[in-house]
Amino acid sequence: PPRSLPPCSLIGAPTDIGAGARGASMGPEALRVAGLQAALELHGLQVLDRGNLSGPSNPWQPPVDGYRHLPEVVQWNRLVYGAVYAELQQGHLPILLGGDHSLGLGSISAVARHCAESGKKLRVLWLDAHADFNTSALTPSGNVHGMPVACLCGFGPAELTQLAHMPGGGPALHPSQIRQIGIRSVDEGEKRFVHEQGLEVFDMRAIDEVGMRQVMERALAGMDADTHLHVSFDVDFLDPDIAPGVGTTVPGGPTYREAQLCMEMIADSGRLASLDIVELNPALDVRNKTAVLAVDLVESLFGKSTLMRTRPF
Ligand code: Z70
Ligand code: MN
Ligand code: MN
Ligand code: MN
Repeated sequence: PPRSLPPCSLIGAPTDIGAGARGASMGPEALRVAGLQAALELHGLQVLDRGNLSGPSNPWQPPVDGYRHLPEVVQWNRLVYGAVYAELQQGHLPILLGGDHSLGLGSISAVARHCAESGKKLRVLWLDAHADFNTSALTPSGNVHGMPVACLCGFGPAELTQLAHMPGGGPALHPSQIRQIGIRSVDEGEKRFVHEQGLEVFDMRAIDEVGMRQVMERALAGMDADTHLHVSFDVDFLDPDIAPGVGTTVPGGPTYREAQLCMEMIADSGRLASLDIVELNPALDVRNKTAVLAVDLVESLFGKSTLMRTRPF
């Protein structure tokens, strides 16, 4: 049955400012070339392409006090915050086209602020090979794309943790609002911190042991009509055999079939209200196939299905 979704707004953020490899700055155009807008329109959605944000270039410098390019990361995230917040205020469903995953900070900070103002509960699904829960003290690289989840939970520099100016002055998220899926690369200090903070992580072992279906049932449990579901889709979530076009490939990721089921179950929840597509790196891709795959999966996320099912199998 056709589901009614608000208009979707594509927001390009062409930067690799927080990444460990250059090239994610070409992600937005690769997704457009792969036919993202037409694919969504085929499913009956109205799509507004807001074009690209314009921010500072990448100076490609070593870390300073544990962060690479912090001033530029802050500037890009302010731009993303403003653009995502504006779309939410208009009742639209923002789709951030990254860019690297440091931008998840600006995007989810805007979503958190919007939810606080509209009395909605917020659930964040973080689809990724990495936990992205480093701090400046823990990071092995200084790359801020390894830190956005920690920053959203209040662990990071004030310029990044206070992007949303949340009522009460607290962090954008509490760890209990986050579900991480597909995780298979966590740094040593980061691992301890994930445990300390009680992040709910469905790692690849969990997917192997109980299957993607039960993992997604558990990750989506407890939502209701007042829940805003945000999906932050780091393309390196996918197994590198099917998705080579990312800066950091980690073997042993979800297959095409597991990833499709993940997206279909999110669609069936009927709660998707905002999305990031990040870390696509066309410089490392093969004939844009990772972008084409990402578009295919996003179609499923927005309700493409093989049959007109009325109930789960
Ligand atoms: C490592 C770090 C990372 C990609 C996140 C890697 C982080 N944990 N890499 N996303 N592609 O440097 O913090
Ligand atoms: Mn198609
Ligand atoms: Mn990530
Ligand atoms: Mn990642």
